[in-house]
Amino acid sequence: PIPAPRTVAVIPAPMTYGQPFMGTDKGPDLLLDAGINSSLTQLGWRVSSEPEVNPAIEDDGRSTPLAAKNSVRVGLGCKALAKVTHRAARGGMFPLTLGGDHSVALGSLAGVLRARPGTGVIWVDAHADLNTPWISDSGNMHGMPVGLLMEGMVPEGAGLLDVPGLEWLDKTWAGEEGWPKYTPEDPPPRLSPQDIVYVGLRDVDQKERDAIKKLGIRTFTMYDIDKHGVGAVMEKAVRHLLSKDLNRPIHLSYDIDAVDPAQAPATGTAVRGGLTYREAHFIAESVCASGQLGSADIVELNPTLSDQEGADQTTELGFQLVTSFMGKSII
Ligand code: 4U7
Ligand code: MN
Ligand code: MN
Ligand code: MN
Repeated sequence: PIPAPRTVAVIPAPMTYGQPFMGTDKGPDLLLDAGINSSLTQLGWRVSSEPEVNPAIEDDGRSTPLAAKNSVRVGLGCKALAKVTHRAARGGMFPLTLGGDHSVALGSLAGVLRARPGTGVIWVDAHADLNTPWISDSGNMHGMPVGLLMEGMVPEGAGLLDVPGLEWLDKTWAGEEGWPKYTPEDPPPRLSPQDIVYVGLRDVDQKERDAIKKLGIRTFTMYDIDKHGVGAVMEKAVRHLLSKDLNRPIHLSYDIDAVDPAQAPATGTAVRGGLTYREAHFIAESVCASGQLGSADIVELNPTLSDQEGADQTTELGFQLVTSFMGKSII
């Protein structure tokens, strides 16, 4: 969808407050030091290298009885990120967010959805990230980016205004520089259940499973990949999104924990039985081949959670996945 010469906005988002471990803030620098920008240039992209988005946001002391740990830090960090992806997407660029834990996708996707409301989402993850402060058992907000944007997930009578730090996503938001108030023509960014497909799921909480069934969200779990093969799965996943509109942009949110811990040990919520190295790449390659990819995140790399060899291996994998979905071809 982006006409040549295509420009990618590379956005470092070193967030850690969406989960309990330090170290996910190292992700952006590891990927940048591995040479992401020059690889993108070699692939034919013009690179707009953006400054880091809020490495250290102050907590303002507000607390909530809801299950939403560090909601101010996560929420305000995501607002800052949403402004950047919104501006980049509006300017016809490809916003590429380097996480950071997966809570950053709340910001990156909110900005993209506001700029490009018809966007379809491919969520590659061991987890559904469909929790909300009303249903989460852990309170960790890296498990909530989909849930907080999904129609039908915030309970009747409640609102995002009730979550400190997330006021900017509530319909009553008053507006500020870079993130104006909402109008009927420019409504709050939200996802409809048919606008997302999951690939790689294997660890989904009971309340998330109930919501997936109730809302009718399309899932391709590890069972489906084993049964039909990743080729058939990706064909169906892309077709599901593009059947509504062949020209809609696609946002890819790639959680490195979708990949098997043997290939990606340096991550916080590793689950056995994940994607092989080639399956992980095939997913990236086939999303690229759809021709509709307009924005993406790579998240959940945490070098402090494995030995040095595992950290290097996971960084290299994340780096290769980015080059694959950004257009590297084998021949
Ligand atoms: B990730 C979990 F309970 N569902 O909500 C939760 F299993 O971004 C995990 O996909 C969330 O890594 C994982 O805490 C979030 C848990
Ligand atoms: Mn995730
Ligand atoms: Mn995950
Ligand atoms: Mn994780």
